[in-house]
Amino acid sequence: MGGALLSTPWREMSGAKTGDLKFMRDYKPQNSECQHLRILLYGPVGAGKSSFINSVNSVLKGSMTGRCADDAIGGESFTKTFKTYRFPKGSPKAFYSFVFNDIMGIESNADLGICVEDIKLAMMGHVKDGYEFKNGTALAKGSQSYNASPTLNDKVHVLVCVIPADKLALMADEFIGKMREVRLAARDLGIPQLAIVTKVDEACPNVRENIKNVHKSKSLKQKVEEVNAKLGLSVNRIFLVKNYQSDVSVNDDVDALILSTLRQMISYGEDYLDNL
Ligand SMILES: Nc1nc2c(ncn2[C@@H]2O[C@H](COP(=O)(O)OP(=O)(O)O)[C@@H](O)[C@H]2O)c(=O)[nH]1
Ligand SMILES: [Mg+2]
Repeated sequence: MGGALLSTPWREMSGAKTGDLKFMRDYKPQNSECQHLRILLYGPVGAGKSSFINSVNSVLKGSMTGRCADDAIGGESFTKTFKTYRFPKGSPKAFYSFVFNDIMGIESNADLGICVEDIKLAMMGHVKDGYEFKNGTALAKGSQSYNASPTLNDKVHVLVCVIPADKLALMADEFIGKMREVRLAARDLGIPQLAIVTKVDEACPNVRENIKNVHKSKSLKQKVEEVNAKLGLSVNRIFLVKNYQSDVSVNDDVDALILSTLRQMISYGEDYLDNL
């Protein structure tokens, strides 16, 4: 096992969980046209998009009590409905000022995935909540679910590519090509882009044993470099994450990783909104 871990982590975590939580609670977009920051997660089925949304919910709620299937807000793996996920703050009608959408596009099998055009439309705010994506057919302009005049609230402010660490090597070129197409569209719209590499526990036994090893794991560092090479996204925009799934209780280190990643998403999105 010697050599599988670096002696010092390649990325330092602030570890200031209470500070991050306060930041989330207080956060409001500076841009007065905008009530909430919209984060779009995209990636293959089973990548952990819903789990990430549920993990954020769990961390914000501060406990896993009562966390079960019906408490999950992130939906099922094969959901193709466009839905906005909000996080309740505890008091009636109070929500955090960031929201998520997830899209299960980008299957290398063209029959399975949502077409790239739909992802572009979603980024531009043209897709109404509740729309069910159709295989291979983009949302038509005249359709009921087409929002012809999106406001800043409807538009996406950060694009996050979700990649499972254990499946990275299996990602086909076709898949990478589709991702690149989405990335180019986001770039043209000026939308900042990040990536999260999920299932770090599945990919590295040292991390499964102790999540504190996440930034010491040589194999995970390599995964980040691989994502960097494949997607052309700089390393400081790629984040390692372990989602909550069957875990019975929250763990401070898992929380810290999720919170710091979420904070990065908000910071990049806020930068974008600020500079419009
Ligand atoms: N071990 C582990 N399993 C995960 C992680 N994230 C998601 N999963 C599991 O992977 C499966 C697919 O996750 P899901 O969130 O539904 O993927 P989605 O299709 O992208 O929404 C579920 O069984 C999750 O419990 C993770 O970080 N670690
Ligand atoms: Mg899902």
